[in-house]
Amino acid sequence: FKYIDMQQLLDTAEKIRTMEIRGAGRIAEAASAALRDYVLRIKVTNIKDFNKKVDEAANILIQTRPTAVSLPNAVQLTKRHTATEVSEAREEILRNADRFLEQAGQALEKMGEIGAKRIHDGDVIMTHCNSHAALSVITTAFEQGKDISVIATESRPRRQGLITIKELNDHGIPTTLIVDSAVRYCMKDVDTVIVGADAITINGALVNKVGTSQLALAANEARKNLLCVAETFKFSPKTIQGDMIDIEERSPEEVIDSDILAGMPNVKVKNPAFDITPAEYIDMIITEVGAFPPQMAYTIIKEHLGWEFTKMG
Ligand code: RUB
Repeated sequence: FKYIDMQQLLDTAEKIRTMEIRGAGRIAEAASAALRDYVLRIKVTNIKDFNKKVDEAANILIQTRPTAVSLPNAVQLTKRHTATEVSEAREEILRNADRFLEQAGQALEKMGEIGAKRIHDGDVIMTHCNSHAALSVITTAFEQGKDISVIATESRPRRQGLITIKELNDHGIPTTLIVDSAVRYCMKDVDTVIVGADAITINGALVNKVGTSQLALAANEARKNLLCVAETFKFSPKTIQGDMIDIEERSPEEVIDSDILAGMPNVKVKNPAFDITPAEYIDMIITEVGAFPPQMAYTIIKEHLGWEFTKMG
């Protein structure tokens, strides 16, 4: 019964792992809230034991999905404290979580306002997967009265594009659904590609849903802009230390029925959930603190995620 006080946190971790809660921003928010709620239940009175329990819970959350750097960033921003008493530490963590959740909500709005300036009347926007950050820009532009339409990819194998088209439909935005392999064919009709991010590295590369780099290649070939919309907490401090972003490989069952696969012993399935788009394919990264060229990733990490520099090693 070691985990009885942890049940709620374990439930959230499971929802993130199975993608009931998904999208880099939502994962980060859910993890921060889960840690906050868990901290309220920790019974120990010794600060060492308290910190140990917080670290244990933090690790469970972080290990659910490997790619979205928003997850360890949110957990780190939530759990850090300087207190020597349990009650103070608890208070600090609660404040951290509430601040993070409030700022995440505000960031979405702010990115919408900043990004919408890059969208013009008559624009056709292509988007990939389901990014709340990208959708914030698109819906803000539409609500400003801009006459826009969207081409949304299906995003195999999990088909998050179906969530995107529902959200766009609910806003009344004219939308066309395409399969992922139609991206290059349809690019001629597009003005701007807008995608979200799971991680942005120190060299300004974008890690996002697999297929994003194909959109970027096709956009580059057709000389169309690609905007990435990402909160500052999606930048990866660890990449300064030389770390690579781990690209999540998911189950073959997401791609093909396991019985069918079992009948073909010479076939294996590769199912990477994300891919990497180099900085030179990205025109601008829209964050809540401004629109930056990807080459400014270092400045953003340094100014907004400075905590990582104090715990190097
Ligand atoms: C979702 C995905 C999204 C980013 C950004 O992948 O790649 O583009 O996470 O999303 P998955 P948001 O469905 O595998 O989680 O802007 O909502 O944070």
